[in-house]
Amino acid sequence: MPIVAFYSNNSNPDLQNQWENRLQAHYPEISLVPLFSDQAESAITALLWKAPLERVNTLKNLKVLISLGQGVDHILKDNIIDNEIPVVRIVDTFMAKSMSHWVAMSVLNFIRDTFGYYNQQKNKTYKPRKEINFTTLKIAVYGVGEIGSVVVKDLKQLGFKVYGWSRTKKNIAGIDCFIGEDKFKYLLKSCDIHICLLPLTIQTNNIFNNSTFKIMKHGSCFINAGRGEQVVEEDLIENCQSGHISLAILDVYRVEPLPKNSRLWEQENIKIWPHVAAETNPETAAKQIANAIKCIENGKIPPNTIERKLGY
Ligand code: NDP
Ligand code: OXD
Repeated sequence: MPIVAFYSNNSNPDLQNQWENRLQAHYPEISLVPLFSDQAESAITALLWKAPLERVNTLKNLKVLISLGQGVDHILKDNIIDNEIPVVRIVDTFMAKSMSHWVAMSVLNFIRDTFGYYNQQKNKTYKPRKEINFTTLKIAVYGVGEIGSVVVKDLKQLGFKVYGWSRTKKNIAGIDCFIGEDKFKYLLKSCDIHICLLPLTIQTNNIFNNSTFKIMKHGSCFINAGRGEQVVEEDLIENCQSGHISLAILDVYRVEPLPKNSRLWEQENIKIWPHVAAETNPETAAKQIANAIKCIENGKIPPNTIERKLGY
């Protein structure tokens, strides 16, 4: 019977049961046990979201670690986990579409000035506000992977001029895709809306800071659903307060849940979402997790095993 050590920092007390039920639909013998239980000692698989890694390291029978999300930074963090253990991530088209919807909504809220109209309603003001011409608007998407590649195509479908930036060159019809530091700066300088969908690595840590914000056009919109650590939050606040960034829409933060005393909460032109842009869906993701466990049992490398040296 495959025993899976389970941990999620999600507050839903029924989450382990939900996952177990979903996984059993694809692999009836699977049993999920809490990471901190004695039974976890015999687990060969761990299914994790933001788990205490010191505990994971004590489980000597583990043959694979599976992220309960598309990002794996929570597992690779601080190099605590043994380098030899394969790390598998979820890659789910449901999540990519869900993110695409959130990004499209955020972009549309910016160009149609949704928050300006909400404020007018407070004073019963009935008047049109300045509209941005979408035909001349340029949108940069940083990170054109499993999620970003869906986002760029959907934004193009909505009629926007979209640019992509990634580590290796992409070829996506109708999207100008770039790589490298110079092109990163070019996009910062020439685009009006900047969307971060990058994974957190040594290279992307703090990538949005005062110097990169300063390169952006005055009045730019900044959207982050990658990871909080990619943004120097104090620098973002400064640039939002000066109006250099006219609107920031955030889903992820350096510390989550976002602490009550964070100054981000107080900024009129910073909109806060609680890391929900693309939530993991047990219904759509269970099959691939069950398959990954079967692969490990059969001595095969599961699909979506990450390359440790890349860090994502
Ligand atoms: P992928 O690994 O499929 O894509 C990552 C993209 O970023 C790739 O295009 C990759 O380039 C690019 N990239 C990585 N490092 C660099 C770098 N140094 N310079 C330039 N480009 C780089 O990841 P996903 O699309 O599945 O997910 C991306 C991230 O989104 C996750 O890691 C997670 O942090 C976040 N996420 C957030 C969610 C939310 O609800 N807020 C939900 C799900 C994910 P290349 O293609 O060349 O490898
Ligand atoms: C993920 C996330 O990485 O939800 O899947 O952030």
